[in-house]
Amino acid sequence: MQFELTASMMCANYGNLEQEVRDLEEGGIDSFHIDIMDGRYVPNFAMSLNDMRYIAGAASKPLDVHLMIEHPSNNIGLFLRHLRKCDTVYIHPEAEYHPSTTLQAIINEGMTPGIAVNPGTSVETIMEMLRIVKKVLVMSVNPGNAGQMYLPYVGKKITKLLALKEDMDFEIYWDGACSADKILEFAPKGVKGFVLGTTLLFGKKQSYGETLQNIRKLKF
Ligand code: S6P
Ligand code: MG
Repeated sequence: MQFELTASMMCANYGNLEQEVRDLEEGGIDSFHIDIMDGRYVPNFAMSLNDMRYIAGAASKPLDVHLMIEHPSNNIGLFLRHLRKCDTVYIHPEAEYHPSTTLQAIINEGMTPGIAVNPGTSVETIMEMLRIVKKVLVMSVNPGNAGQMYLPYVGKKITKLLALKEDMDFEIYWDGACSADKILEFAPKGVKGFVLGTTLLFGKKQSYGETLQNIRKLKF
C-alpha cells in the first residue's frame, strides 16, 4: 500500500538537528513537517522561521510547513522566500480574514497550497477552499502540542472528506497522535499521508530506519 510518512520535526532532537535530518532521510522518510507556532493562534511556540530555514537547507526531501499563526498573510513572504517548489504550506483558515487570498499567494510562488482543519472545524465551513488547495491536513488533536490524545470524532470528518477528494482534487493527510492502527485503518480508505511524532517515531529505542520500515511492512 502506498502512503507518505512525514516527520514532525518539533519532536526531533534539537541538540543535533543536522544528524536528525540525515538519519530520517537515510531511514526513508518522505518529507519533513515543520510546526510553526506564534504563541497566539496556539498556546505554544514550537518551531520558528529560522528552524524552518535551517531544515530547508539541510534536507533534500520536501518540507511541509504547518503555519499555526494568526493572520499568516502578514508574514507569508518571509516563509515562502526560503522554500522550494516541492514544498507545501498549510494555513489554518480560522486564523485569516481572507484565507483564499493567502492560498493564492502560496500558489503564485509555486508551492503547494494546503489547509489544516482543526478537530472542531466542520467540512461545510471549508467547502470552497477544498477547490483551491491540493492538500488537506486533518488535525486529529487540537493544534499546539505533540503527545496529545486522539480525538475520535475526527474519524467521521475524514470519511466526509474522502467522499469529496476525487471530485475536488485534493489529498488528505493526518496530523496528531498517529499510531500504527490509524495507518492500518485510514491508509486503505485513501488517506494519503501521516505525520509521525512522539506516538510512533521519536523517542523510541529503535532507529528511525527500523521504525519506518516496520510501518511500511504493516499487513493491510
Ligand atoms: C500539533 C502539531 C503536530 C504534532 C504531531 C506530533 O500542533 O501540528 O504536527 O507535532 O502531531 O505527533 P504526536 O504523535 O506526538 O501527536
Ligand atoms: Mg502539525
